[in-house]
Amino acid sequence: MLDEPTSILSPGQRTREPAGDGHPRSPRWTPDDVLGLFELPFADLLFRAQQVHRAHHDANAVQLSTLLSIKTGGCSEDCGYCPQAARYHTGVDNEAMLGLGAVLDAARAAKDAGATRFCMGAAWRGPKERDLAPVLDMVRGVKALGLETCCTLGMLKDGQAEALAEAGLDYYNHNLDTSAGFYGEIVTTRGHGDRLDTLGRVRGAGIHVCCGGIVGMGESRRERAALIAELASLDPPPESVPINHLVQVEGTPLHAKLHGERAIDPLEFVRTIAAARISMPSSMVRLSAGRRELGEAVQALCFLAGANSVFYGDRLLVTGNPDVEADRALFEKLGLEPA
Ligand code: SAM
Ligand code: DTB
Ligand code: SF4
Repeated sequence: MLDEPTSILSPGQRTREPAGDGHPRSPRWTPDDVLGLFELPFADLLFRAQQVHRAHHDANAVQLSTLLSIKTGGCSEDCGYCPQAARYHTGVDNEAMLGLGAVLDAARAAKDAGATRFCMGAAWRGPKERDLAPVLDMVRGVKALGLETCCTLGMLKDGQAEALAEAGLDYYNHNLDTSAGFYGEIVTTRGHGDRLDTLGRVRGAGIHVCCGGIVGMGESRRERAALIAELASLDPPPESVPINHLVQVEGTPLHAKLHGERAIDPLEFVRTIAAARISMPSSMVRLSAGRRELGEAVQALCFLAGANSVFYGDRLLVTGNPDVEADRALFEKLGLEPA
């Protein structure tokens, strides 16, 4: 798939082949290229990430997206990290889909608190036809409030991405989650290729792509580098790249395997953010799940490494997130301005 040999030049310095439409293609990053970033001395890596960040973004701005779980629990999939899979005993119940009124109330509250994007998540393998119509109403309603809209509903079938685009969906979140090589260790009910298929449908419908992954699941540094290289080699790279630190939830297989203990050093998480920033200069890099556990000092390093977006609000989907007051205090301390 990667048709360029590894070069001593970073991909950003290599000559880019023009794509068929005459526009330059985004540079290809190999896992070795990205591994080279991970292996830089920490200060050199962060300096390079800052240079790239400042060349492409306002270094002191942070974009705020608020999540809402519109359909919680009871999912048929076996993702080893996920508290919403029906087969694991995590204390998350299979709930009915929220009604339009409740979703719009939450969206209004998110907007009042300062979020600019509202992301609706469902614990589905993918939406059934009868599920999609109410979601389309939610997208229309949230859009009408003047918020950017995002959904994460699992795998999409023919016509579904187009219907979402038609309703006014701005972003679709669908993560590669981990490298192709490690994927089968984490999920068996679908493959890495299925994720790429849905990402292609999202792109094809003209919806912006939000695609990232989870680190701290027992993967190696090379596997983390391979994930970042694959994200950066999507053509074009995702507009938004959420980097999640695994939130270990009791009852999930990964909690059992890792005994609730961190699988990576927090500074390795910071390195992952920096590698994402350097390899995807124009993308928004979102410091995503796990912020509560990382603490303020590590979050500050993540912003220094080029993260410029967060999930904002007391909850992610079913687990906790720093509350709004804590985030406001952190942004104030760091001189970060909501974008
Ligand atoms: N069911 C859909 C799917 O899997 O694509 C959408 C919702 S799913 C909960 C969205 C994303 O949440 C996953 O791709 C994963 O990256 C993230 N996620 C789920 N559980 C997590 C956890 N315990 N820690 C960190 N990220 C998690
Ligand atoms: C993403 O990459 N992270 C968010 C969002 N996209 C949907 C979800 C994180 C979920 C963390 C565990 C939970 O609360 O379910
Ligand atoms: Fe279902 Fe998504 Fe959780 Fe996997 S990550 S179990 S698909 S809700």
